[in-house]
Amino acid sequence: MPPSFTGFTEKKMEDVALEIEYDHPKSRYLRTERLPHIWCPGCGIGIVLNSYLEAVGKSGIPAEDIVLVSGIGCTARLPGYSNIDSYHTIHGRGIAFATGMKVANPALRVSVISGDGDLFNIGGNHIMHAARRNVDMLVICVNNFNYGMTGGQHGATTPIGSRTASSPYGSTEDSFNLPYIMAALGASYVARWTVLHVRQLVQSITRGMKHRGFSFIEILSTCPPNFGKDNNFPSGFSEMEHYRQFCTVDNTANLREISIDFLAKKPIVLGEFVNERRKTYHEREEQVMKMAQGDQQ
Ligand SMILES: Cc1ncc(C[n+]2csc(CCOP(=O)(O)OP(=O)(O)O)c2C)c(N)n1
Ligand code: SF4
Ligand SMILES: [Mg+2]
Repeated sequence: MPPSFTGFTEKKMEDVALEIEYDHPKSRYLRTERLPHIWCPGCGIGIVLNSYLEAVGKSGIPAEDIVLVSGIGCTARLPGYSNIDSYHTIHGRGIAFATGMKVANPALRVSVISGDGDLFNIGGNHIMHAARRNVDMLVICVNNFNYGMTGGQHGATTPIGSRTASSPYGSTEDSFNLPYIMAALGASYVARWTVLHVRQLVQSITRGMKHRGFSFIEILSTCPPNFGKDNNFPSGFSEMEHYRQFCTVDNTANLREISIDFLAKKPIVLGEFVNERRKTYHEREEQVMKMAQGDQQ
């Protein structure tokens, strides 16, 4: 029989699935048995997964040394699809969990990937202290400006004036400017990219993974059925087009001025804003332990 235009008609669906699994360039790092994933068409989280896995390969860090942690939300499902040791913890507590793991086994390379609501609303207290302590971990925040998983409520990152399920006439609250906050809290690597800027993103995640200290990367993403629908981005593509038109890269930007305002059509400033080497939490602990042991002799 001649093949159909897809070439797949004569094969059983299971065979096709096996072929896709076998052929996928990232299959080594994916739990393909978990697919299909839960994300909506046009959602940016898949790009984050692909970029993270690309960075794992580029970093040269053995996958066995990496642990991936998340809280709860659409973004927080990401670690479950990766073939890296992963923990899907409770809402807002990914960083506390990751900190404990790093303290217990400092050789681990710990990444936390979670949503804006998880990290900065319910989990805001934890991220603050991990940055202050310069705990050696990478935190990636997928910022889609709302609580995607629970139907699109507004939160700490929803830009003022933006409409959401819980702010139908526009949010009346000022939003967090995440790079500014994280730099002020003591994060020693801080960057912001979007799901459109994949090359820079992969490079930045690779750097963040290798950086010694608390690394923070904000990734501006898309959520077409919730935040997008209510704010003139009915498709993932339309929000990507906004990023294409309005993003500029400025690594030396004044962080105080880079908050996001879609309504004002303000430029969206991206870049690698902070990259400095400071003693990590673990290094300071080790120093104090050595001093204490010296005192006892
Ligand atoms: C203790 C607790 N409170 C509330 C919820 C409900 N809940 C699940 S996901 C979520 C918001 C997630 O938003 P975000 O972190 O931005 O992730 P997104 O879905 O947008 O990727 C909330 C409030 C929960 N699961 N547990
Ligand atoms: S609700 Fe939004 S964040 Fe969640 S999967 Fe759909 S597009 Fe992605
Ligand atoms: Mg969100």
